[in-house]
Amino acid sequence: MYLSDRGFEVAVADNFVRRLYDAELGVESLVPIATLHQRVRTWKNVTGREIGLFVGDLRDPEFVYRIIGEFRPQAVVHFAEQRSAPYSMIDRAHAVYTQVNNVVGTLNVIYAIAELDPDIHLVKLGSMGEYGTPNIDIEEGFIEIEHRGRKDVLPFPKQPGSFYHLSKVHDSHNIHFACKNFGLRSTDLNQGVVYGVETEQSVRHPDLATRLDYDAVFGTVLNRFCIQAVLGHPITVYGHGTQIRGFLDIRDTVRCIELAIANPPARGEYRVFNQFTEEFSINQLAELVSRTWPGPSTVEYVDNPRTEALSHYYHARHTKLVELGLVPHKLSETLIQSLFQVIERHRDRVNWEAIRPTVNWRRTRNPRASGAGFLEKV
Ligand code: USQ
Repeated sequence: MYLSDRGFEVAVADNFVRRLYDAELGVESLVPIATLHQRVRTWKNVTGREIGLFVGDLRDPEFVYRIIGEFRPQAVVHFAEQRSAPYSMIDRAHAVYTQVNNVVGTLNVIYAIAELDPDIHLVKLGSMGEYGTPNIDIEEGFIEIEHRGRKDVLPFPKQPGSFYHLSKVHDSHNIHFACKNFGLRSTDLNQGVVYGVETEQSVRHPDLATRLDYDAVFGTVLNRFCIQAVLGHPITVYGHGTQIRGFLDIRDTVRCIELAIANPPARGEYRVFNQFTEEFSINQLAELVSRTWPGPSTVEYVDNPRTEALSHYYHARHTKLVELGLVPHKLSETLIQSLFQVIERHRDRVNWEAIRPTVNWRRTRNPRASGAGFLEKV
């Protein structure tokens, strides 16, 4: 919607599997969302602009070749991945599903671009979590290393913390190689944790709303904390809350994609942008939410279900998007208050059982899962 609003001719491809994960986990987006067909119709009614619609699965190469062959895009914005770390850690089937879906889908996109039009710019959603939490500053994709008297600029070491984040590392390597090998051009957007739900476009009609996840599998931390505060549920800080991550407002996500498209890399170039605007510890977020919520709120320190560093150094560079013109929306009490308002409108839709974390990284089988192999067959 954002790109369409900015004058780009846009088509969207979807296999609706995100809705299937909800059915599997027994949850729904807190904000009701219309079908994609309805959204596209409403967008046309509201703005007069068409968005093309392709229904299919990126794991199906014929589908991928068809979209790119028929639509002939200038850029492919590839967000079509299973994006939850806890989902990938439920059990073997979910780890396999996540990596096959993400890595095979991306390989099909790479090949379709290489064969049909290698000039197309692949804008790929990566993750800040690919880097993990090293005890040195994180660079934007590459680091200059001096080793035994020789120097080189090498990919920044990757130490991700889930099979989901690992799938993004595998994608990064595959895309980097494809740029060198086939002369493709690509931008890997290593995005931090997103918060917020409304954009300038999504508020124009209720049918245009995007999803807001509160559950422990798909909900991201700040959105979850806001929802927990409104419901009167304890704010679930994992571990000591001293983990630090990079965050960004949903409105900056869409702007960053536009900036990447407007400034494409040269043929053969693989570049990485660290796409976040501010760093916070989990405790800072819990405090901000508690302070902003006008009613009572409690913070509960939950045994950390994940394998992640508790206290650690964290400082990541993120200058490239700012150099291209990003003016970040900083996290503020006003944004939190507007999120509270959206949540209060839909608070009755919450399934309370889905709020507490049930997926433990150290177990090889976890509850909230479908029958083993369900997704591999989908
Ligand atoms: N956390 C809590 N309490 C909660 C939920 C999370 O303390 O109730 C903590 C986690 O332990 C973790 C941090 O918050 O340290 C972030 O967790 P998250 O679930 O908000 O985000 P994450 O699993 O890292 O994944 C999300 C998106 C993913 C994206 C990633 C960016 O789901 O698609 O790649 O953010 S990043 O974290 O920079 O890798």
